[in-house]
Amino acid sequence: MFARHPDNPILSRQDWPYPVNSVFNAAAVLLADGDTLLLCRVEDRTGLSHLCAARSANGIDGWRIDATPTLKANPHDYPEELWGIEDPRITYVPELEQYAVAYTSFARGGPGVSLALTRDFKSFERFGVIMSPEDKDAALLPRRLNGDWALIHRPVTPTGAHMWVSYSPDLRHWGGHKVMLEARRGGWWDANKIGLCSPPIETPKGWLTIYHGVRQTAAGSIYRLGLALFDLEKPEICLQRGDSWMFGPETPYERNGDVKDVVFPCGQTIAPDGDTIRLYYGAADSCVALATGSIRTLLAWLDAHSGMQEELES
Ligand code: M1P
Repeated sequence: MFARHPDNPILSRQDWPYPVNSVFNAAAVLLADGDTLLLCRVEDRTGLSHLCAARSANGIDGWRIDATPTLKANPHDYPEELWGIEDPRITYVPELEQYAVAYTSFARGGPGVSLALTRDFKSFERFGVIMSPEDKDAALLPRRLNGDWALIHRPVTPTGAHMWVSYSPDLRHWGGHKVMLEARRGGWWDANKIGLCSPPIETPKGWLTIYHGVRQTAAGSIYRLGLALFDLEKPEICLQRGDSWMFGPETPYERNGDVKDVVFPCGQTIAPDGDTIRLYYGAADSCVALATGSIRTLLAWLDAHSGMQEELES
């Protein structure tokens, strides 16, 4: 389903212009000038994270990395960022002519979702925390649905760690919260805990969405990727969900690192052919890797692999 790039990992701490512990879980966007921009989660040697931009003409190598952190936690004005900011997802919003960056802000209360807008990845308009703890794995959809903005996120509630969608007229006041996709139970690969990966891709059939599922084992957690399709105007309606995972940790850089057995994409770019996906993912919470896939192939895989097991269980 996804072919790993032979030069993986494409970015790691050795590439950074200042001392850091790890570089992973990068958001991705194709800029108007054709460059690929990755907004990487960078964990420094205090253990806390910030975000740093890397730009490349081909999206593979020749990265030009900001000399200092691009977006740093600002706990003085935003106390929810006391322990850093993590795991960004970027959405270009044509109506605003700006990029929306949804990221995890981390403090004593736990992780929450914060939002910022930017035109150039140099200056940012911060909206502060928009989903209170415990919540993370968020991305804004690129257009309003029935007049409202829609945010996908992953709160932890007494019912579990499921994916939700919430709506807002102004990006500041959120409501209409609805469950989009529940973690499965029992022995499933995505039992108990799931979360959005990269921002959903709009296709004529629906929002094509990659999510991670976390399998708890005696040896620790395994983070793998699954696929689902949601209704274009009501994303709380799941149209299809793959039965099995379609990408998981296999290579040494995915299996070994600060947190072993993790693949964690926060962004992708779509090539001018409208089909080729370049998926950028954090590997083992240590580096950034790249894998290439096809929207057509993912949709065909969902047609062939969705819902059969769920029917047996119902
Ligand atoms: O260590 C794996 C991942 O764990 C967390 O993700 P989640 O809460 O969705 O399971 C995050 O800390 C993420 O950054 C990390 O890659």
